[in-house]
Formats: sequence, C-alpha cells, structure tokens
Amino acid sequence: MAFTLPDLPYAHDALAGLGMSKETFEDHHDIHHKAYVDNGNKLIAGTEWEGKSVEEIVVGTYNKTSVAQNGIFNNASQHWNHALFWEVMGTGGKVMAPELEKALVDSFGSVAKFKEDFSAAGAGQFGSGWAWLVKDATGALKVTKTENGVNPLCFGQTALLGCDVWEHSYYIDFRNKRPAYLANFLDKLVDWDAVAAKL
Ligand code: MN3
Repeated sequence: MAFTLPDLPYAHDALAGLGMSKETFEDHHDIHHKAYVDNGNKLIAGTEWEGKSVEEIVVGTYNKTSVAQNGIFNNASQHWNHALFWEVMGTGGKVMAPELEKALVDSFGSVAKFKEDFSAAGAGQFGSGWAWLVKDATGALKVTKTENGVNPLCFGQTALLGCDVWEHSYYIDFRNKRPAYLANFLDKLVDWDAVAAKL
C-alpha cells in the first residue's frame, strides 16, 4: 500500500517550550519525512512491494545487495522510524506509569541508568542513526543503536522508544550538541504513556 505522511499528533509549535521548535518540525516532518514517503512511493511503484505493508517492506528489503532494494529499504524504514518518533513525543505523559518504570528498573537497575545507556547509545552512534529502547523476543528490554535508517523490525524486536540522531533532528535547536539534545529528549519531550502503550 502506498505510504502516507502521518499528521503530527500535536501542533507544529506545541513542543517549542520543551526543546523542539516549530522550525524543526517544519523541516523534519514536512520536508524530510515527506521526502521518504514520496521517494518510497516512487520506488515501490510497479514492484513486488507495491501492495505490501511498510513493515513487510522493511523486513523484506533489509540487507539486500541490490541497489533498488536498498533504496526501497532506506525510504520505507525511515518512514516507519519517523512515524514512531513523532508518536513517542508530546505534551503529556511526563510521569512514567508504574508498569513501565518497573520494567526499566528490572532491565537496567534504575530509570536513571536506562537514560544513561540510551543517551550513550545515541551519542555514540557514529554518523547518522537512531537510539532505541526495544523489547526482544524473550521480553527483555534493551537499549540499542542503529546506523542510518535501520530499525528494530530488522532484528525481530519491538521498538518502544526511538530517537533520531541524524543532524537534521537537532541542529536547529541544539546546534552540534547531540548529548544535550538527547538529555532534553528524555527529560522533556518523551510522552512516557505512548512508550508504555507499546510494552
Ligand atoms: Mn530524521
């Protein structure tokens, strides 16, 4: 099925006071994400992937040597990644539900240690990519990082939280300070109710 650019679940200026400006959303959602949707639709037209879901396309085209399949993967995966990224931020959900807090404490020792690991993954991703909180096939929670557009579906994991660490995600609001952007993301931007709903 054709990809569709999802509307943001809040106004473009809703999170400006929390550290992500209207200008960033206009650039990142309206231009970057839209480009992945438009390019993905052009690339899948007339191929075996045309009638498939975005998840089927991501898994089916991951790590293939064909240049055409790589192009489809990059755009489909980034479409999926960005849709999740918009969803896990918001003005609400600033207090973690007990169920999520317990799951984080069980897996990382404390919420603070989870945040430390997540920030380190994002800051340590060389070049463009993503930091993730995932649930693996055994139900364990893990922090991971991926390069470029690779996402947790490629490894059979459920993504609970993802943070875009491509420069376009933070340069307008934080310039080159990726660690400050990551700390702000965790402390102010995440809607923990949206994360808990994915547990
Ligand atoms: Mn991006």
